[in-house]
Amino acid sequence: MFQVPKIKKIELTTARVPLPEGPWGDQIHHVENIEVVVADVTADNGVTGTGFSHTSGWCGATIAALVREMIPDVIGLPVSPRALWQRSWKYIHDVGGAGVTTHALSALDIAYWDLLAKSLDVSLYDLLGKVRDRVPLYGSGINLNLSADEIVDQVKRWKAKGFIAAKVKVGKPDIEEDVERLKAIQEAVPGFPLAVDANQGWDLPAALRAFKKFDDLDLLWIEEPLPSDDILGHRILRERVNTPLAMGENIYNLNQFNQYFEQGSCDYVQADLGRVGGITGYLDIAAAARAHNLPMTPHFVFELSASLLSTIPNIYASEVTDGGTWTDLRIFKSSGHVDEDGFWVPPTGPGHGIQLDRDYLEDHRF
Ligand code: SMN
Ligand code: MG
Repeated sequence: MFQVPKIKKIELTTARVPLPEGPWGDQIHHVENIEVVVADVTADNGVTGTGFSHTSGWCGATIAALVREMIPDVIGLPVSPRALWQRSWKYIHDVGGAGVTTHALSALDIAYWDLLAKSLDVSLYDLLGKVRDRVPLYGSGINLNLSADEIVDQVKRWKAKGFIAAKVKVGKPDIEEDVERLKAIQEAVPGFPLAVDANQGWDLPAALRAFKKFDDLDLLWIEEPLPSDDILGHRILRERVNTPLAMGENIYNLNQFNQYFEQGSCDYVQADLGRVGGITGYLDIAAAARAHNLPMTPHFVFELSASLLSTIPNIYASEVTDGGTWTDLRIFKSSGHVDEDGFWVPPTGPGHGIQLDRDYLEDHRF
């Protein structure tokens, strides 16, 4: 009989890794590096599981401090991820129902699931139950600063790889420039589904003006037109425009997502498993989305997100951030692979199957 191991120690590594191709630009962010908070959880059976959260360069130290505060309370407890999640949640919820608290939970939760699957000597995806062997991908560029020609080349490259769609940034000071860039892509790569990302950069009138222009382009989705706290604003927008809305990279818990679903304020669900409380948080949100017939299309942490989609029925595709996969960032050394048709094939080894580049993280520790 399998004995659930008990948590013996938890170690943290916090690193700030540079972006290999220089800073990222969108309507509201200037990202110079990605911070990762890595939790290594070791159990009394000698097995270690690894989890992580991330930021776009700010507050990694705060998240690490919060994880550190949670550790004493879970030492000695069985590695039952859902029980541990609920236990920690009960305490940290008092200081915030979403945000840094759910980031901190992510690092621990991913480690717990990895540790449990490794202790059973089974892949995490087999443990959760696979519904598909490989996962469709879409190419995504943080490319508001690139020229139209450079973006067209990027999108052509993604299509040639077999990715099923492309996403580009919008939010130029003159909306006509955005429209011209999008038309240039659609002319160069006709029929290829194209999504755009506004990164919460507009207010309601600006978004309405933009949608009026974009509605004729038959876009796959418009992402984060308004600040993500404004659920009602997104519903108003959705009622007045034709293009589907994608939301989720800045929504952090099940209740917030559920309010989006119940208000009819989003069409594509972009929860980020490094921000919503890890695997446990992500699976809960995916189930709630399924009840509303909404597809999951995760934000960032490409390799683990894509692998996890092999276990979720309601999906669109996983996001491959150009130059920003965690392999590109050198956080991960091995994690699965993209096959010749452009689909993600999850790793088959025990646990989540991801090896981190520990030397590189050590070099960038802060
Ligand atoms: C994004 C923002 C910040 C970090 C990574 C990616 C972007 C996306 O909004 O949707 O990919
Ligand atoms: Mg986005």
